Amino acid sequence: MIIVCCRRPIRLILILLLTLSLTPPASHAASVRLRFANFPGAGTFPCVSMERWAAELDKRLPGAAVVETFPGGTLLEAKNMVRGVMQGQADIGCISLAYHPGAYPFLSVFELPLGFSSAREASEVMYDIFMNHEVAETSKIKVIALFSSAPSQVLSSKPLKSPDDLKGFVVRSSGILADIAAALGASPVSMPQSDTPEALQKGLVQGVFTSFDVLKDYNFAESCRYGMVTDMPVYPMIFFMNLKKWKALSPELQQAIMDISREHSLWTGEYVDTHGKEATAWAEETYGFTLTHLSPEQQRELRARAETVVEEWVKKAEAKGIAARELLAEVMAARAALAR
Ligand code: 3IO
Repeated sequence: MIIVCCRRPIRLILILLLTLSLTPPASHAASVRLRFANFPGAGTFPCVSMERWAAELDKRLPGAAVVETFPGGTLLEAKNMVRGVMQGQADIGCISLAYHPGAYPFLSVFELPLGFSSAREASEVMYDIFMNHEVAETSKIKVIALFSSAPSQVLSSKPLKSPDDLKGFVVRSSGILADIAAALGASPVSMPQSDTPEALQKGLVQGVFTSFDVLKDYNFAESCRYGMVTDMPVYPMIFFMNLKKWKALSPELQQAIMDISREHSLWTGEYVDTHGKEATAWAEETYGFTLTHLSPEQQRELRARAETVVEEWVKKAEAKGIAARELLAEVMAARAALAR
């Protein structure tokens, strides 16, 4: 458009008007579209958390972002999640760190048997320790939430009465939890949670090493009528964003995302703790699901066997430049401070 005008002030005003008409004012800025990919099914706790995150963000800064959620691997699956987000196929993703052995040497400390009694506790310690460190392994992504599943139990298609019954038991697990399953005498098969329903159905595995929520959310109780309370480690998880997309967000939106980050992480831990109890009760009523509780002595024995993975982790983490023993001590101290 050519603006022909002889008097300067009018020309300036016209240019100003034109500029304003092309640039929407900040308060009515066009919403940013954020595509959020998740690997497990819509009813599972990481997806309940994803929906709640979107709702919380909209409460904090109404209309600033339109979050489109893609549960159940419809946009990205467990194994291509990180690459997919980094390449921009999704803006936000969710991973379970255990599916990427060796890729997260710092955060994998939370896969160890450190005595976390709940997802709430593990999530709080994980969140605060992560935020207090420069973590090299996440330098190419923007971490926006950190939480975990509840302590891991054995869900089984055959009765398990004692720790001896775990010998040769073919169990789905992942990452360090798979090493722990092996240390307990079982035969672990590593795969994402999202591949487990099919593996159970085909009889490729006899059970699952995970938290109780999936009894209901994946209907695992239908094939797994038995459980053993092992109180083994949690699976740590993160929500993360494409770094370029993050940097392009308005300061207000970045602020809002980080304002809800910690509260939402802890909420997710608390949700999966509570939901695991509901799911267990539901499985008992619906399928006659029965739990084996171990004696204190049996529990001690399992814990002792599981702890053999810690030294292995220290060696691997140190080889990747992590001050592993210091980190371990920091996590233990933070856990103890919370439990007090
Ligand atoms: C988990 C992962 C995806 C959906 C529901 C879930 N409940 C517990 C977990 C942790 C787990 O087993 C895993 O593989 O991350």
